[in-house]
Amino acid sequence: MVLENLGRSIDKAIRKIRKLPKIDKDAINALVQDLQRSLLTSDVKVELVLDMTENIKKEAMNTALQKASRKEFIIKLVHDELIKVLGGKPAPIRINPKKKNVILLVGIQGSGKTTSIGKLSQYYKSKGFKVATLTTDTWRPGAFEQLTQLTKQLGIKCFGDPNEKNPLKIAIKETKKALNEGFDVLIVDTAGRHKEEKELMEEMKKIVKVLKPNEVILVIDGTLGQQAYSQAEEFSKATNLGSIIVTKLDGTAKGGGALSACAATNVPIRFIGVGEKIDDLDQFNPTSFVGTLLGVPDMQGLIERVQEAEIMPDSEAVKRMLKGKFTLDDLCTQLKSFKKIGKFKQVLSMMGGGNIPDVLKEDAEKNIEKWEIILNSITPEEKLQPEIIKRSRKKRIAIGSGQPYSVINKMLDQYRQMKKVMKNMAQMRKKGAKGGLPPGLDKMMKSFGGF
Ligand SMILES: Nc1nc2c(ncn2[C@@H]2O[C@H](COP(=O)(O)OP(=O)(O)OP(=O)(O)O)[C@@H](O)[C@H]2O)c(=O)[nH]1
Ligand SMILES: [Mg+2]
Repeated sequence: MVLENLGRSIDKAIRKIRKLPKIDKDAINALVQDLQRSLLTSDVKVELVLDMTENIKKEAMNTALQKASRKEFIIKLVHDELIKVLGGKPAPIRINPKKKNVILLVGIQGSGKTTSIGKLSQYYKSKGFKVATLTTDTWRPGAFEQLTQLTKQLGIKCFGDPNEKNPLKIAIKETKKALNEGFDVLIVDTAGRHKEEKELMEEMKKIVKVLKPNEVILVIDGTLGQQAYSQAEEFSKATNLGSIIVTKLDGTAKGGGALSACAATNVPIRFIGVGEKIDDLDQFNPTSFVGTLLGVPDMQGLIERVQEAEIMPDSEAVKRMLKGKFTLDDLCTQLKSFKKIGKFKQVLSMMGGGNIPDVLKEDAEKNIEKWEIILNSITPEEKLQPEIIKRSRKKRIAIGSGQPYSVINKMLDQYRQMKKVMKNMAQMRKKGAKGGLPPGLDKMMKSFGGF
């Protein structure tokens, strides 16, 4: 895995928080310290780390956490902050399938331009484009030979002129040739070795001017860590960068620094290099990257669970219900809130998992509107003590609600069954420490502070 150490240490911090019975201020402070240590070891800029962890602390302390599943909420906070640091959304690939596309790779000596061109050409070829490469590098000995060898094994043509010493002439002449031959994606290599960096920049600017590429991609060595920022800044001042490829993330502990530094320049990171081989190129998607880093690949699932937790019925009612006190009034209140959120089934199953028979869940969902009408015709006294609803009261309710006896009976029947389920759950809760609780109940109780 890329950034293995960072991943491992953040994962450790997250596991620690998962294991705690209760999340309090101390737990959050400890998590924040662990995160700071992990990120600083990965060479992320101090200010960035402090900003990020401050945000986590503020949010985690301020939110009405009794309504949410606190642990998952905090993991999601960490996740969101890391994504922010890495530049947010993934960058779409700017290749126009109907046009001739020229992509220019720039970067300093040894950053991995030529290697990345091999990887990129393979990548676009696999997407069905007619790809060719071209080198304008007249500085590196054997540059044309190097790229030709690399792309030959992929069945990709390499343009260039090893006898020409003027990179601009090569750029103009060979690009024309390649596009005339019908290639629709031309990936162009540039020199990294130069006498001076200033000259390198000048040459790059001239090539950009004559080729007018669809996209200029800066290749940056990930082992630079946070120093990547000044390099990316310098290049982005000199030319209009479209994106960045951060290479060598497979072999560095400083990858977090390089990625966050590049993201800070506001130029999107489009790919990352994760090895020397031709397939070692990953499209960069901050969300899935952070998901893997945190050991929570299904972040969408986690987000949904947090949202579910946030729509929990009010805690007082749940506490009462878990003590086995479940009245028709409770049924009424819960039905209303469940209907509003449209997640009746989900909430029911969170309350007891497999304990609630499917048919009961389905009936409740199907009849929820009728039940609400019936409940409007039931007196407060009857709601508190449904046992008193006998024949004559039923008749009054049927007339008042316009519902047949069968629906009223069914509702009362369901109420009794649900009450039984609640009672069972309450008993299990008492035995909880020995016998264990169903996952839904366990989770819900914890989210209310483990009463
Ligand atoms: N481990 C690892 N090595 C890489 C990666 N990308 C490039 N390299 C290695 O980095 C070294 C330099 O790569 P090149 O592609 O030649 O770099 P360049 O930017 O073209 O260099 P110049 O042409 O000299 O400017 C080579 O040994 C590559 O194998 C990567 O993602 N991971
Ligand atoms: Mg090169």
